Amino acid sequence: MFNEELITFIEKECGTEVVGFASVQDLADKEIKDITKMNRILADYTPLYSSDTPVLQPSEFMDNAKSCIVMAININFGKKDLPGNPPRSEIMNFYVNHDCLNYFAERAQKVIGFLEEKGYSGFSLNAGVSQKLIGARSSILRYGKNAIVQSPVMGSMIGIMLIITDAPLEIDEALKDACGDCTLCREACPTGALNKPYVCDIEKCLTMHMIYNKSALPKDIREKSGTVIAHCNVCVNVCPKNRDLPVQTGISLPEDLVYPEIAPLVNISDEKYTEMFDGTFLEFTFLDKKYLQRNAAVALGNYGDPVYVPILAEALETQAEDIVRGHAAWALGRIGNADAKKTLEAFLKKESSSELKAEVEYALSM
Ligand code: B12
Ligand code: SF4
Ligand code: SF4
Repeated sequence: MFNEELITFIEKECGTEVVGFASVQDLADKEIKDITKMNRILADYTPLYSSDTPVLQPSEFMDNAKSCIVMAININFGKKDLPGNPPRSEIMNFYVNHDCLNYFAERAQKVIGFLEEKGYSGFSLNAGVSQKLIGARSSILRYGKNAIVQSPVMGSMIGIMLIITDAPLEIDEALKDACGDCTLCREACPTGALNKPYVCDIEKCLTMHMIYNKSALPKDIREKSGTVIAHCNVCVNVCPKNRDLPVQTGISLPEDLVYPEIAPLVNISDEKYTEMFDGTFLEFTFLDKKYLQRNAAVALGNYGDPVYVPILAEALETQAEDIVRGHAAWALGRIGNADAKKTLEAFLKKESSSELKAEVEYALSM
C-alpha cells in the first residue's frame, strides 16, 4: 500500500511521525463563505488581502489531483516566561528565521522528490488555501475550540504542511472532537475573540491587529494586548493538549528575534530594523517598521514601568510617523506618572496636528 510506503519515508527522511491523507474534494459552500468573509475583513485592515480574491478549490492547484498529504511539524520551542525584566515579547520563529521556512521547504521537496521517483507529482500548498480546513479532513488534525487545529499526539504547536498529489492514496477518516467540556482557551483569550467555540472573531484577535491593522489600534485592543507586539499565543499556550510536548531542537531559534526586547523597538532605526528583519516574513506582513514601533510603544505602556517613560517621550517628540507618536502618547498616559503627564502636557502646547492632539488629550484623560 502506497500510504504505508510514504509514511515510512516521511518518518525516516523528514523526522515527523504525524502524517495523514486528506481528500481534495471541493470546499463546501459554508467554507467558501467563511473564507470570503475572512478575506473581506482582513482587506479592511491590510492591502495584503483583497475582498475579491477568488477562493480556489484544492483541485485547482494540480491537474488530476487525488489527495493531499498532511504533515504536522513540531514548532514547540519551549515556552519562555514572558515578559520578564527587561520586558520581551514573542514573534513566531518562521516570521523572523529563514532556517524555519527552509526546514519546511526542504521536507516538502523531499516528499515531492519521493513522489516523482515513483512516477507521481506533488505540489506544496503554502498560500491561497486554508491549511486548517484541509488538514482537518485527515486523521491527524481536528479543530479545537480555539479555532486552530490540533493533533492528538502533537497538540496545536505545529506547522502544517500540505502536499497535493495525483498518487493513489487512501483517504483518512476525519477525527472526532476532543475538547469535550474544556473551555480554557475561551476563558483565557484576552479579548473574547473565542466566545463562539471553534470560531475566531478575527476583529477581536490581538494577532490580527498587531500584524494586519495598518491604522491606529482600537483603544480596547491596546488595553487588552499586554506585551503582545506580533503573535498572541494565549489560546495555544493554555491548551492542555500542549502540555509536556517534546521541544523542537532541529530548527534554530534566534532568541533575540523570536523573543525580542520590547523597549529598543520603540525608536528602532531603519538600519537596525533592516539588520533584524530584512527579507523576513515579518517585514513582508508588517509592510513598514512604524507598525512594529506602534505595537512596541503600546506594549511598553501596558508593561507600566516608569523607567520606560524617557523612551516613550523620545518617541513622542522625535519620531517622524504620527502613528508611532500617537501610540507613544497613549503608552505615556497608560503609565501615567508625573513625568509622563509633564511630557504629555508640554507636547500638547506645541503640537498642531489635530489627530495627534486628540491622542495626547486622551492619554492625559486616562
Ligand atoms: C489569516 C490567518 C489568521 C487570521 C485569521 C484567523 C482565522 N480564524 O482563520 C488571524 C490574524 C486572526 C490569525 C490569528 C492566529 N493564527 Co493564523 N492564520 C491565518 C492563515 C493565513 C489563513 C487562515 C484561514 O484560511 N482561515 C479561514 C477560516 C474560514 O477558517 P477557520 O477559522 O478555520 O474557520 C473554520 C472553523 O471556524 C470551522 N468551524 C466553525 N464552526 C465549527 C464547529 C465545529 C464543531 C468544528 C469542528 C469546526 C467549526 O469552520 C470554519 C470554516 O468553514 C493561516 C495559514 C493558512 N494558509 O492556512 C494561519 C494559521 C491558521 N494561524 C495559525 C496560528 C498559530 C495563529 C495564532 C495562534 C497566532 C499565531 N501564533 O500565529 C492566532 C490564532 C487565532 C485563532 N484562535 O484562530 C496557524 C495555526 C496552526 C494550527 N495548529 O492550526 C496557521 C495555520 C499558520 C501556520 N502555518 O502556522 N491567523
Ligand atoms: S491569538 Fe490571542 S487574541 Fe487571538 S484568539 Fe487567540 S487568545 Fe484570543
Ligand atoms: S484549551 Fe480546551 S477547549 Fe481550547 S482547544 Fe484546548 S482542549 Fe479545546
